[in-house]
Amino acid sequence: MTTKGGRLAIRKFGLANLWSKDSQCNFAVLGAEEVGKTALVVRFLTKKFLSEYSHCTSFCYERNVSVNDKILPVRITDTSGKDSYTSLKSKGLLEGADGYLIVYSVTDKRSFVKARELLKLLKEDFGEEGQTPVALIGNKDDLVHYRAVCSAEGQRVALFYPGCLFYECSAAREAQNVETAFQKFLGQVVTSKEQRRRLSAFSVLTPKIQNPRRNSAGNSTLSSWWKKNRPNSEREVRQDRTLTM
Ligand SMILES: Nc1nc2c(ncn2[C@@H]2O[C@H](COP(=O)(O)OP(=O)(O)OP(=O)(O)O)[C@@H](O)[C@H]2O)c(=O)[nH]1
Ligand SMILES: [Mg+2]
Repeated sequence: MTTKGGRLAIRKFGLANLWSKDSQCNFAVLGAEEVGKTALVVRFLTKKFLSEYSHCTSFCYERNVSVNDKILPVRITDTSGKDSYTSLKSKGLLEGADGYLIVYSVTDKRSFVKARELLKLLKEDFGEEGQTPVALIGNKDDLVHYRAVCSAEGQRVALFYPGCLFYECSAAREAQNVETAFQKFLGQVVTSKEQRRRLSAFSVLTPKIQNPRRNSAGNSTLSSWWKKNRPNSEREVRQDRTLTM
């Protein structure tokens, strides 16, 4: 009853958008064609495997998902394997994402090579000190007789990107591993968003303290900041000392 009333109130006063904009976890899924990107996303969101999916263009899903026992709004951009990294960027599909999930098929060596390239490009663009979480997923591990990429190779490539998660799973078989991979990845996305939010709040409060460079007069900006902002009592104490000297 209370929850229903609460939801109604949020809708009525238009607060739902404000809330979701701030806490929404927005991530993109990338990889070569036919590796099972859409199958994995659909499996995670609906727990179903459909076997046939549309390939034409990139698609966005917006859902509320339970992450670490909290319901969070999640936006997943499922990109098309036909698009190159450059064209995904020019379409604005990568900018501003809170994380990137790269998929390859363990049955397709070329898709693994592409995943490695994507990891490298993402690291150059967004991965300084692993600030933006990335996960690497080797899909189709149910097709054991067709395996062309072993787990160790996947693990080794994942090490290339700081903090990159690595999972092998199958969208076709039981969803257990898919659920674990997406949950762990989303957990990282939530943590890194929280850290960035705290950092930006801190830098607003103390704009110069984090970067005490010297100004043109040779004084550190930290000391100028302190001179301007120190409490009155401190100035008074100094004045008193001058008088008694
Ligand atoms: N056996 C098996 N088949 C899978 C798995 N995941 C996807 N497939 C099949 O692989 C084919 C391609 O899957 P999609 O999800 O469309 O692949 P995609 O990466 O989204 O492809 P594009 O959108 O064209 O880039 C489909 O026929 C799926 O049924 C899996 O884990 N195991
Ligand atoms: Mg697809």
